Amino acid sequence: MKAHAPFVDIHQPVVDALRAGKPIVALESTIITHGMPYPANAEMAAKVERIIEDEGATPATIAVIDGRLKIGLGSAERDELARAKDVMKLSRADLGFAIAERRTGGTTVAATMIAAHLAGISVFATGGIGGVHKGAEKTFDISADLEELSQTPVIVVSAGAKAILDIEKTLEVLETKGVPVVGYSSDTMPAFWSRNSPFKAPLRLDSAAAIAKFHTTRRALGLTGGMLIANPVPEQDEIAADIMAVHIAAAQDAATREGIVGKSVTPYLLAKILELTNGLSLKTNIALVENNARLAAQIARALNVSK
Ligand code: PSU
Ligand code: MN
Repeated sequence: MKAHAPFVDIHQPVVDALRAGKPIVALESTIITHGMPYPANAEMAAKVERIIEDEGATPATIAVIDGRLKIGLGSAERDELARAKDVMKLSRADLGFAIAERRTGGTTVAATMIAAHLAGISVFATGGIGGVHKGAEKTFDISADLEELSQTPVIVVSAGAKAILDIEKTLEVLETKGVPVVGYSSDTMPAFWSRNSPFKAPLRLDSAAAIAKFHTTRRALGLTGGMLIANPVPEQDEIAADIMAVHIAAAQDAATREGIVGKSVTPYLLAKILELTNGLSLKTNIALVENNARLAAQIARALNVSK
């Protein structure tokens, strides 16, 4: 632990892995509390942990439960969180609030990065990061995930930015903030549910070992901040970008019509798209998280070798 933090509970398998210097992969929990419906969320959360274990790393799902910052959850706690209603969605701005006020919440990419770094974990798997929303020139809706990537030295493995976002503007902001974006075995930036977007991945690497080496080199240079690994969804699970574009536009219209703003935008759009695709988007979302968990575990192992 980097900081003296009396409100942190580290799950025993994570304590053991930290002590032994074994590879660990952090997992977020907003995807559980706000990103997917029950019981698919609970099944996804359990499966992703199993994948990480099968790859020889220890999973650490991060959340705030009754004001305790949990680094790693037991299966009962994880299940309870998956069923919980009216829990907070926690980012950098409100992580401390939830702890101080003894609340419960899912941690977003930003808050999970903060917690992972606090515990000494440097690899984290998610679905897709938050980014610049379409129409951000009017709404100013830009996810705190981008700022966090520029500050906190954690490798975030994702299927890019969620395609409900403006991917081009998201890439611009990441470049401005000095965040490396690496296409994993891909020249193009993925679009979450689809393998490709019209945009080039700024960098490309083809192995977990190369990603680990890039990370340690940045640290040696004294560069702060994390990096984003953009890992396209497996081909058999993708939904074609032109099909998704229609659903995304319809969901966006509905959100505008219903006056959805702020933190509710992302959960609303994901739920709407699930409805519009008759559940297909959820299947793809689960597949891409699993794919990211596998790569994250391989990177965590490679980092251990290169230490
Ligand atoms: N990836 C998913 N589903 C999700 C999210 C990511 O597959 O629900 C969450 C992440 O926690 C991310 C958040 O940090 O959505 C972004 O929310 P916002 O756009 O409000 O910053
Ligand atoms: Mn937002």
